[in-house]
Amino acid sequence: MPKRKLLQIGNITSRMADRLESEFDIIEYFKFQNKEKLISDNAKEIVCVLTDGHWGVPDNLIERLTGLEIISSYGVGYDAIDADFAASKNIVVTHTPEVLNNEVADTAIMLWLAVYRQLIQADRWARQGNWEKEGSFPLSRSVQNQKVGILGLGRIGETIAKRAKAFEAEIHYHSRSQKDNDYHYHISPKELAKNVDVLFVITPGGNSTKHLVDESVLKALGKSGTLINVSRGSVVDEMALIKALQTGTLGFAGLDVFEAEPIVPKELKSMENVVLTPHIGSATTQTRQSMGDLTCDNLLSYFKSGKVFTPVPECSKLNLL
Ligand code: A2R
Repeated sequence: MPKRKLLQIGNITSRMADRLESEFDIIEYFKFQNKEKLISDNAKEIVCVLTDGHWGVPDNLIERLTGLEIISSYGVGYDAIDADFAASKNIVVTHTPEVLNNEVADTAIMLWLAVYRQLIQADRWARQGNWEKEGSFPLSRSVQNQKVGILGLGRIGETIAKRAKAFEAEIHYHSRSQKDNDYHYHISPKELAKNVDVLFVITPGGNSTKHLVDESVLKALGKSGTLINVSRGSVVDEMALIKALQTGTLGFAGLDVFEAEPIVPKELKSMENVVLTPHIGSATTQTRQSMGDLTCDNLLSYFKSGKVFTPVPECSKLNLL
């Protein structure tokens, strides 16, 4: 029997390729010059798409792949896939929640510490010989006993909160819904920002959260406030953020995500009150391996038993095949 055709959008690891090659005929989308011909020649035979949070799957591809049954995405955020549209066509979308909670939370805490303790400047001070020439590095700010805000108290947000508590933090949050815990709930992102020293942004991306952090939220966070974004660039109004940091309306930022990745605005690159990382939230060998395993498990299980492990909420009912 010929192998099922899998359309691969984006990169996969060799471990993932090893697991999938025996089951699937893997078609690497980006290797084809004539994508139009590739799709028209294989529209009925491609039964699965493997993609990631960055590339997703365009709606017109979902529309044209008439044999498509499952989209398995490598990452928890799936805002680049219209999951409602896929579900309406009986296509299951899966993602990789939970296995990256600790890593993304660690990245968030790393950025917080780097901003407060001026890690980048201190490293430069040591490397460039300023210690010998000018003496001790100037005092920085302590992360102890801060009011910590979490915008999006979901799986990763909760993991950030647990870590922040180890620094004696008082936890505040805003989510769509209030949770049953002893953290302080705020009715809006602006109210949350007004009441904290540091604001961690960890909602999903997409239309419903676009520019949830706008000029008014940044102003409420204030001139000694710090914004840490490890969610999606789209959640923060980047133009407003640049202006707020330039004018001192907002004090500091630690950013792992940007609106037009991989482009990092030049204004941010030149700021001393900002720490920048290139979307490395979950990017360790161990966590990417777990994410890759789950991405493959979903695909292999679907074709073996009709079940998947981690469908996105929009498709959870389709799992009952
Ligand atoms: O469903 P709720 O009430 O727990 O709220 C979710 C919250 N959220 C929002 N909060 C305020 N305004 C919104 N429009 C809004 N939309 C969603 O974000 C929930 O507390 C949180 C998301 O949590 P999870 O679904 O558990 O996602 P997880 O695994 O923590 O990942 C979050 C994002 C991914 O979508 C990637 O973009 C990134 O982290 O790596």
